[in-house]
Amino acid sequence: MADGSHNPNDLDAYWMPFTANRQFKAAPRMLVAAKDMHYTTSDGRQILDGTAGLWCCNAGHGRPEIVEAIQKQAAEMDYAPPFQVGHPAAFELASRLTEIMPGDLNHVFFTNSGSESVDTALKIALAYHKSRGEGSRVKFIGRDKGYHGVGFGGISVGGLGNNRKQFGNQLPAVDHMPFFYNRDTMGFSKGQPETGAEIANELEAMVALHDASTIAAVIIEPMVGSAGVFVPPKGYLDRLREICDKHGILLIFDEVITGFGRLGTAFAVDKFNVTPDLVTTAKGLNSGTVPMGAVFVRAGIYDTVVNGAPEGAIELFHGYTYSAHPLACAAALAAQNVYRDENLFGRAAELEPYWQDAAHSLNGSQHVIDVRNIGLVAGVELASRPGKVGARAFDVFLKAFEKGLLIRTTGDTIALSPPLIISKAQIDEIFGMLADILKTTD
Ligand code: PXG
Repeated sequence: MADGSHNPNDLDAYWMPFTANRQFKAAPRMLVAAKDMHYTTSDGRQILDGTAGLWCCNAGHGRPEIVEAIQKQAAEMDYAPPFQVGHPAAFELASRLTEIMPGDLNHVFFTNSGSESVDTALKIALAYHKSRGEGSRVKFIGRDKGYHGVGFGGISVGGLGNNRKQFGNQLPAVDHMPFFYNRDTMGFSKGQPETGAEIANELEAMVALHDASTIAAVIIEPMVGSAGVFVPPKGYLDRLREICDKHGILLIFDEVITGFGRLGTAFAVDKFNVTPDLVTTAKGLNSGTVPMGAVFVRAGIYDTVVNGAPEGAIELFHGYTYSAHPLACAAALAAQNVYRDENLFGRAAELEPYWQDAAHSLNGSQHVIDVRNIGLVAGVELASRPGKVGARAFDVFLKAFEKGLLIRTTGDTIALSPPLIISKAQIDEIFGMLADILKTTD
């Protein structure tokens, strides 16, 4: 119903995640329905979804094929334990997913979120080295500004101070590569910056410092999402791959955001043509409809861990009650059908030049100090108000919501990542609205 009756009387009990609770509860923004490219608010307004929910609803909202698959599965079998018994959709989905993932990343471990996918990948990396008799490889190398979810593993390898500072205790054996972005040389790049790959050589220095025999894995986002949309320079990921290969270190791509078409290819693996050893995913896996994540693992890693255990033994002491939940699997199979039947990853690739031009049309707007883009992602960075990082972008967020557009902000960067079904007219609408809002933002 599109009237105020949806609003609950008491907002106090719900402790909202990553939200200024007091500010929100004083002036709530409530979404009550969603269809295709739009949300409906509790006061009956249509909001254009510029962020695919939270980088996840890649097929758009309320897709009948996905809704019906979830309904059918709920009625047929609501839940099945994933330990020592199975259900067909889990196996079918894993096989389907390995068909679109290149190379020999052909085994899949299911989780319920990106954070769990990250913890799972880190644990598999450790288990792999242990199985090979190299149990001394326990360290992880992440990168400054990295976001890998909010588990203790994820915040440890992650490089965002705000996500760590309240929680003192992290994984001890972690180090971080420097961030690759330099606005002076890379600002307003369209797609991948041409120069700057040499900063990947810092990994070589870190290996020399720690010694390769202590390092299990390097984990990075192939495109930095949460910290504000940063696209790696050409050659950077290839160089990391070379260094990892040289030293027997596993390379993990965190594709929680980039997976399932966001860059105009199934995975960043395809876009950048660099194959890691493990790939973490979630979000777009079932278009954000039921919590689910998946970790893709190369055949050699699976074989080593599984064949290294005695016959009849559980090979990996890890898993979740809701791993491969039937509803999540049904939703994922249906979402994958929509992606395939509507060629949505190809559609994102086709729209990329139009999207790029539209995003860069904000170059020259008041406050804009950088625009970055790749696939159907854009980051528009605004100059911060003195001493108030994030305040200006948050103002833009509030005005956009008021005008009927959902954006995401991080610091003073506006992040945009619409459903892959977006039309050119809606792309114009997003950037037109932002241009107008920036004119009236101090
Ligand atoms: N890895 C990456 C690369 C992510 O982007 C996670 C892991 C964790 O996923 P879960 O499902 O545990 O949240 C993410 C999540 C933002 C924003 O503002 C992005 C995420 C989460 C919250 C906010 O860009 N990405």
